[in-house]
Amino acid sequence: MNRIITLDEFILRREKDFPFATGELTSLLRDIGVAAKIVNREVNKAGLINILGVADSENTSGDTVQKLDLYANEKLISCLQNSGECAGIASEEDETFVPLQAVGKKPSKYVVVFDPLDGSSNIDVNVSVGTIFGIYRRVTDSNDSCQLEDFLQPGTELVAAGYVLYGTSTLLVYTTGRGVNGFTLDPSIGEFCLSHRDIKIPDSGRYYSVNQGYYLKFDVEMRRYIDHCSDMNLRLRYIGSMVSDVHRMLFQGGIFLYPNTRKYPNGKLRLLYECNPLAFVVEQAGGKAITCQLQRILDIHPSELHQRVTIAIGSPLMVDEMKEFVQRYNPVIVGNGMM
Ligand code: AHM
Ligand code: MG
Repeated sequence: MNRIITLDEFILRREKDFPFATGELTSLLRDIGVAAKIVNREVNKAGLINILGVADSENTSGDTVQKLDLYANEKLISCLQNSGECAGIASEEDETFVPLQAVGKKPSKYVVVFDPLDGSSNIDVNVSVGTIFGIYRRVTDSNDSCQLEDFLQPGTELVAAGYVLYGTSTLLVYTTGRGVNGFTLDPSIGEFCLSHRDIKIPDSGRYYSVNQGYYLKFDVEMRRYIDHCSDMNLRLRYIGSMVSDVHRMLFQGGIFLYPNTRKYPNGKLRLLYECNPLAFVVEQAGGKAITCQLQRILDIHPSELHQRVTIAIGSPLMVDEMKEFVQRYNPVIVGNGMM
């Protein structure tokens, strides 16, 4: 039998690879692992207790908030607060960032961004949801409380990012910029155990993932590309939970798209909480992530916390092919030099 490597052990081993590591990042990743276990417990018993259903509020992006979103948000914040290794958080569920400081500790040099429960409209029907997170090194003085600039950094500055998928099993996948590794939660021992080492996305795949119900609202180049996917007999898969759809692409190859529509002229998904962390993971696994206007996701300099972007993410050859359709059918984008 192979020896089990737990998430904690793996993170500690990796820390030793960085000669000047202070252990702060290690602790942060462990805190996120602990929060993930707590959220997992609640997601699993969501059908049993009265936390299902829609809370009486909307998030700052105008979407309806489910009760479990709020629970996951609170748990992540309290886990990160308790250890004192995080100077502040910005969450999809909060209007603005929240500075954190543990009693008796000086502020940390890291901040964390997250979508506590992505795909939450799926909870009531028992379909997979996930947590997405990203960690940045602060750009402001770490003796003071964190500032907005600490969060408004391009994805190229991410120190670590990942997601937790609460699916048929619970998986935590993360990268610190040296490959991508996946850990499956073994409920019998309550530990995330290394199950997917050095994940590589297939160069191409048989799946495409897009809300095809919006087909007529997409720009012509997207419609032509989607027609092409259909002509090629690719299989359409769309869970409505980005983290789950991207997870499929990561393992089986394919492309996930969320283009601009009339309702969401800049795309629906959030740059900080969803697109950047997943783009970092996918790029680290050998994939690509660009906007439907052909800008690399990780290069975008955010101007606000809840900024939305369009996205095409997945297998490198498929993202390149989508790019060719944009170049062919939208000369304006090509003329603007967005490539
Ligand atoms: P959420 O963070 O409020 O759950 O919204 C994001 C989700 C993504 O997970 C998913 O890909 C998308 O919204 C689905 O949107 P749509 O229903 O417009 O296809
Ligand atoms: Mg989300």
